[in-house]
Amino acid sequence: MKNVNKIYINGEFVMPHGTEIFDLINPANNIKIGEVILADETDAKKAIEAAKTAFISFSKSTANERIDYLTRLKTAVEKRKQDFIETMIEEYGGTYQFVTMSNGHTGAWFDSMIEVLKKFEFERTINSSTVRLQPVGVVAIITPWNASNSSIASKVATAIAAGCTVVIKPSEMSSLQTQVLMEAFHDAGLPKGVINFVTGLGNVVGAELTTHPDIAKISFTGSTAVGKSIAKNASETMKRLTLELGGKSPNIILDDADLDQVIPVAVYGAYMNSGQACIAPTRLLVPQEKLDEVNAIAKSVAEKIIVGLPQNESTNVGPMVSIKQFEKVQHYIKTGIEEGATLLAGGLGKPERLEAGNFVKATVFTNVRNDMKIAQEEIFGPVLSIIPYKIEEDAIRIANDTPYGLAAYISSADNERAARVAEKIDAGRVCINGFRHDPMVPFGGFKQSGMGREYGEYGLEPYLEIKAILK
Ligand code: TXE
Repeated sequence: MKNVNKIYINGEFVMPHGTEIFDLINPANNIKIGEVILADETDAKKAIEAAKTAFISFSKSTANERIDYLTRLKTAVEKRKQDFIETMIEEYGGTYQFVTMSNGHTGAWFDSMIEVLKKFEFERTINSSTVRLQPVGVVAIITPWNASNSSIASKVATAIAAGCTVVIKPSEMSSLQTQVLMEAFHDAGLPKGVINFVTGLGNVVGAELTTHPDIAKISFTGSTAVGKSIAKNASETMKRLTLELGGKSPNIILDDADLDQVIPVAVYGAYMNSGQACIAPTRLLVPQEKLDEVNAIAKSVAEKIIVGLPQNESTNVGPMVSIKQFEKVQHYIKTGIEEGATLLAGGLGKPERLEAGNFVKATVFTNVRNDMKIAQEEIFGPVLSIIPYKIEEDAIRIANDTPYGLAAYISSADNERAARVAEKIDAGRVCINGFRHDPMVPFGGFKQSGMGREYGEYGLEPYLEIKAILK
């Protein structure tokens, strides 16, 4: 059994005051792998107190000192890469392919903030006045289970670069992997109280963090519903907010694109992290006259997708994180069928020989209308919707016609044409001809996909308060 029975406060791993137990279940077979002792409000308060005390001196650290801390964090995290991979596969069913790739980026979060710090001006002059950018205070970091360690590493790197101290609350479903991350952070030897970690539930520890007056800022990644409730709580004491929420990202295939090349990429992309990714391109917008050709390619690609045990290197799609998530995805597949979309691949039920786990078949719907639920709502599973459009303007209208605006993708033989379309898309990130990742380039959503930006210089600024001194 792999138990998480300590929280991390003021530089020490300690027993929590909370006593409630949460079972960790391997989603590939639904067998219990360990237990988490859930922290409670008392623990959250202690962690906030430690972070508040540490802030007094840490907020005065120099950029060079913080570069040193970031370097140490990076080294410590990279040493534990293999442990992250193993726990992520076991705890949330992340596929070997995905977790190897996502852990490959973890060190880059620290490197990117080091680069930002080398150039960032914390003090500027306007006319004869001084403008100072100073750390905002104690930051609450609240994260989901689907990219837990990467998300925490990126937020911690930014907070440290700013001179803020943090209290981290991961999803209860990713307590094990976060514990390994905290061990790495501990090994980096930062001053006591700068980084604190509490396990726990959203409505207990999360609620305490989002209402406590000593939390100055919340950096949250998770569902839009919870993001809205956090924003309400945070408004009571005007906490600063960075919210990375849901998505229903369009993938526009323009009529000059090479279908044999772009459709397989589109299908694999929709199934990234077994479909449990906020930036997954889940709506594939294709020219009406190319629909039959696209359907044929998408069907044959989806039927070759390997749904299987997450530890196998060849597996493309692993289990859903929980039975609840499995049922949610099944509900959407049923809804798609009832709404009249054409099921091209996959469908209801589990693949053969995988009945013990939370496995969903690699599913593709075609002839989807954008007003259907499967096109409007975030399913968070391996379900792709193919939506035909008549002309380019229609594609743009359909792409923008959801409450979300996190990411978008455009494929075309003509980069300039794709860039012209990109200008009309309401999304925080538009990728042209492929999937791209750059930790220096801002990330975040338009509309209900969130508030504020993460990564690089744009990500650092929301962790800073601006003070003008007029002389
Ligand atoms: O997310 P939640 P869950 C979507 C996805 C998924 C659904 C539910 O569709 O099926 O959300 O997933 C904490 N105050 N996404 O339940 O609830 C919670 O403990 C403060 C999309 O995992 O949003 C966890 O640490 N905190 C998304 C974190 O919030 C609260 C990623 C996220 O949990 C809280 C995750 C509260 N009242 C889920 N309630 C994406 N697009 O990336 C919960 N939390």
